Amino acid sequence: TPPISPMAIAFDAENLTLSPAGPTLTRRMSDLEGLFLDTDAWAAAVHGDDPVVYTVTSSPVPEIDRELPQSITTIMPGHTSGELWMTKGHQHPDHQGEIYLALKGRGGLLMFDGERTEWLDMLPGTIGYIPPGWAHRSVNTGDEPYAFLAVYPGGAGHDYGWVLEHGMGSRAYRATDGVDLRPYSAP
Ligand code: M6P
Ligand code: ZN
Repeated sequence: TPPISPMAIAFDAENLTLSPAGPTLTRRMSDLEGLFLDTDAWAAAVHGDDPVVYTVTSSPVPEIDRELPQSITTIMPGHTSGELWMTKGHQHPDHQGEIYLALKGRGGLLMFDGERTEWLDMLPGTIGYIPPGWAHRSVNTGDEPYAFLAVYPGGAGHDYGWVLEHGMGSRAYRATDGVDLRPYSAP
């Protein structure tokens, strides 16, 4: 890979796109196996239209050590048996920190360090700080797409197995006035 030069990246706030852009990832319900509490409801959605739950659009900055990549994640509004649609969530193997900036819609940032759980309400303009060692998951708590910018160390990596093994401390359910956080239980 040739070294990346200093560059401006155009952010389109209306369409939530980056230009120039790097890879885009689409996560459907079938990609979220083992995460929602109600496994039957999850399977029914997969065998139905297997909806897109979220997309991740990256800038061209590569995920390699010493680089500082960015991405925009857009989570669709929805729930599976009341459990709000969310990202898979992950831990960074070497426990690097990360920064999120909420851009659009309403959401939450759920963090878990293996013992303690933290929830941050994320409204446009909120910067959510993920300290070293805290696994992180984003949740859409509203009725329109929730989008945020992430900035993270290029060598951070994504340990999804950690979340499958340890959970995230809490589960976020839809409520009339936002979110109902319930203690984590395994599916
Ligand atoms: C943010 C960043 C990315 C991450 C994405 C989706 O954009 O934290 O590194 O990939 O959210 O989250 P996940 O990888 O847990 O599906
Ligand atoms: Zn991360």
